[in-house]
Formats: sequence, structure tokens, C-alpha cells
Amino acid sequence: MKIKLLLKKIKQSKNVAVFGHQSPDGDCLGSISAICFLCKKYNKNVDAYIDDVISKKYEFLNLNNIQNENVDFNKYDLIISVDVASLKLLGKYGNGFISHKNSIVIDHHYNRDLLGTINYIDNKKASCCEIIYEIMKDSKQKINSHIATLLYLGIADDTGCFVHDNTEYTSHLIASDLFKLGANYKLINYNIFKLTTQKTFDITNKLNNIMKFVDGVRYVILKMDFMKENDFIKQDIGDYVNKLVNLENTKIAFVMTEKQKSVYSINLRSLINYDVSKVAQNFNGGGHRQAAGGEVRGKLDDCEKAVVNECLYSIKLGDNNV
Ligand SMILES: [Mn+2]
Repeated sequence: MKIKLLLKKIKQSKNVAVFGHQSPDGDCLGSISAICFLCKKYNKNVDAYIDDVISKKYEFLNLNNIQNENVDFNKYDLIISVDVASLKLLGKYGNGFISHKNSIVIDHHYNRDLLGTINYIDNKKASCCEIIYEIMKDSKQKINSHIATLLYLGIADDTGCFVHDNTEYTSHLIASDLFKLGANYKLINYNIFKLTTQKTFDITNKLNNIMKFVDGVRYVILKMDFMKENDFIKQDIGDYVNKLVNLENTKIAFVMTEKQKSVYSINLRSLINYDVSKVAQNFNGGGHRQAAGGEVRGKLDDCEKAVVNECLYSIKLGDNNV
């Protein structure tokens, strides 16, 4: 039903704007590309926006249709967000988005504060691309090999190539259909999961040296000057913390990054028994059970202690099966 309504809304519109989240990942980029493709199939004018730069990691995809210019929201009779859990992640587009009278929110995040006039949220899905895949199937518009590749990118990126705990059998089923439709999975798997840049390799070595460990919590604190010195960008942090959580004896891992003086963003990961979305909620954030983020303000020592303590509390809850 929801899908029918959603497709009707798209068909009734003329000019559509699609929005993704800051620090766009493969799921966000895949979702945007597929929704834009669908809108074009219906002969709509469609523009895509993210208030951020796209990581070099995704450069091989040549997605140069996504803009970060200011938006005149009056120009669009329909706006759509994909893979965006929080208003904050829309950046400068946030106010315009929530003020618009005709908005669709398509997403798979559980903890969320962004809602549109129509919401299609399925938090049982590992990726937003799986939801978009279903929408496209219902639309009867043929998924070409390029879009199949981008939808595969989203599923693979959000499931860590089908190894994260959010992976469902349906993720595999959809991926299998995308293979059939000609998805270039080898291109995605190589560039996203196999290739390591020299820079990442060097930075990983440096970070390993400043890593700390307290009773199952493994973490790194990144100062602003270190980030600058090493040309380290925020997209690199996710990759690093994904590895950190899988180092033996780790239950929860995080990277705390100095954004400005006395403001730190935190990027959390956990093993299956531990819920870091709850940890993130204590720090103005949210996300998934196994991957979440937030922000903490104050003196570095106090921030560090506060985050470590919440992680230790979460470990206690998880170990006691609460
Ligand atoms: Mn996602």
C-alpha cells in the first residue's frame, strides 16, 4: 500500500529533489541514484543533493550528478530523503526539508527524528537500497545493470559485504537478483572491500599506536592537528572503527574525533550482544545497535571518561543479557 501511494506521489509530481545524508556512504549514494533513475523513468525533472563532499572511496562510480548548492525549495513540488535518520544529517537542507508540504522519507534506521509527510521506514532492512529495490520492483520499471550495480553497492556497503549482523537472507536474495540484472559486483567488491589506499594503510599504522583499551572498550582519540597533518577525513574513521571492533577481546570500539575546540564526534561499533545506539543516545546521537554515532562537548579528559563509562555500562548490560 505504502509503495503504491509513494509511486503515485512521484507520478503526480513534476520537479523532484532527492536528499541524502552528510558523510554519504554507499547505501545513501545507491539509494539516491536509484530514486533519481525511477523519477526519470516517469519523465520527472529530478535533482539530487547532499550537503557534503563525496568520499574519494566512491570516486570510481563517477556520480557527478549529486550537488551541494543551495536549494530553492519552492522549485520542487516533491522532495524525497533516502537513508537519512536525522534532520541534522541533512545539513543546510534540513529546515527547507521539514518545512516542505510534500515530502517523502524513505529509510531503514530505527532511531530517528526525521519524518516527512509520507514515511516509508522499514528498520528490518539492512540497507535503504533494499527498500528502494522493492519500490522499483513494484513500479515495474526495469532495473538496468548500472542501477543494479548501485543498489548492490548499498546492500554490500551497509552489510559489510554480508558479514555484519544486520544481514538478512532477504539481503542475499535481493543481491542475487541484482547479479541476475547485471550488477557489476566485482567492481564494487574490489573498490570497497579489497582495495586499501597507501594513505589508509599508513594512517592505520599510526592509529594503532595511539589506540587505548579498557575492559573490552577499544578506542582512539583523534585531535584536529593529527587529522590535518595526515589529511585524514571523516569517512576514513568509519573504516578504521569497523576494524577496531573486530580486534580480539574488544566488545565495543569507538573513535572520538575533535571537530572543533571542545567538541568531539564519536563513532561507535559493537559486537552483537552490545547496543551502541543506546550509548550514542546519551551523546546527542543515535544509529543502529551495532553502529552508531553522536557528539560530546567539554574538556577532552571528561569527554573521554564519559564515553568510556557509557560503553562499559553497555558492556555490563550486554554481558548480563539485559
Ligand atoms: Mn543505510
